[in-house]
Order: sequence, then C-alpha cells, then structure tokens
Amino acid sequence: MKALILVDIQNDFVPGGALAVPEGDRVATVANRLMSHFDLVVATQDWHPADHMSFASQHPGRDIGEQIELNGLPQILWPDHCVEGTTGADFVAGLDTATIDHVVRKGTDRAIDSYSGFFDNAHRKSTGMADYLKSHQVNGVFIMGLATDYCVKFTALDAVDLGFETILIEDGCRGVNLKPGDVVKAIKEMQAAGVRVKDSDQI
Ligand code: VGL
Ligand code: ZN
Repeated sequence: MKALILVDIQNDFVPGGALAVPEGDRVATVANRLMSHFDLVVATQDWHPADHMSFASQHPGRDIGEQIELNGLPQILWPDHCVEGTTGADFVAGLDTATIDHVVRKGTDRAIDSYSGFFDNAHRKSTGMADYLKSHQVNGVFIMGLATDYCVKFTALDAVDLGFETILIEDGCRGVNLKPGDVVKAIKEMQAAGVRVKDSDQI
C-alpha cells in the first residue's frame, strides 16, 4: 500500500500567510492531481497553541529567525503561525480536502516544536502517524508539501528511519530558505538518508 503524505498545506505557509513560503500556493494543484493515484492520503497540520514556544513573540528581546535553545534543543524562532482553530491553520482553500483520509496535527504541545509529522523534535512523543500507516499496511510513502527545509525534510527522514520506502515529490514542495541554499541542502540530506526524489509527472 502506498500513501501520499501532504505536509502542512495551510494558509499561514502560503503567500499572504504569517510564515509565507515563496510559491507555497503552487503545491495544492500538484496534491489535487496526485491524490486519486494513492491508496491512502494523509495530511498533516501544524497546530500550535497561541503561546507556543517556537513563536518569537514568547521571547521578549528575541527576533524572528534567531536560534535559541528550548528545553535543551535548538529552536528557530518563528512568527506566530498556525494557531489552533484559526484561518491561518486551515488547509488552503484550493486543496481538495474531501480526498484526505486522515489528518495528523502536530506542534500541539506548547513546550516543544514538531517539524516531523511522526514525532516531536526530541523524538519523545509520537503523533500516531506511523501506527496509522502500519495499521493500513502502508509500506511506501510519497511526501510533498511545505516547507521542504523543515517539516517536509523531518517527516521524510523519520519515514526512512521507520522503514517506509520514502519518495519525495520535489515539484510538490517549496521551502523557506532562511539561509540561501537551505532547500538544496535539505534535498541532499534526504537523499543521503535514503529518500528517493521524483517529480509528480513520474508518478
Ligand atoms: C514549519 C516552521 C515552523 C513547516 C512549521 O511546516 O515547515 N516550519 N513550523
Ligand atoms: Zn510551526
């Protein structure tokens, strides 16, 4: 069984949103085109409480984009984004949500970020995604969405670690590029870990 994992295709990550990823609005079309080719479609949502500790607003004197240490882990400070229940956290309007079989919400614990759709950044708590996929006999996952250099990357790395055959759909992703070259670096890191990279027209 093959699953399509749609990572964080939410209003705050597309132009006009709080943490806009350049061209982030392009990926919904790719997702809509691919969904019907899969046995199972799972979507993640970044879903933070309003006082999430990854928000620069929770650290007076600190700026967006700065790296701090948060409970022993490196943490980049972000603008307030994907606050639970807000429009910014909703799937983008153009995404065919009726075709999504299961939604996984992550980043719900104030004290720890969760880039991966499988685990928090300390790998302490699982989101239930792996169990869900395994209970549906999924052995291969195709991953796309936002952002290539954060949530897509860590979701793909965990998927490989968990033993799934993992394919990144490169044209279905866009990245933040906080530092120039971050997206290219992220793709190389994924490949080195065993992720295969394809474009959506090869699927
Ligand atoms: C993401 C930064 C903060 C992502 C989520 O979806 O890639 N990036 N929260
Ligand atoms: Zn977030």
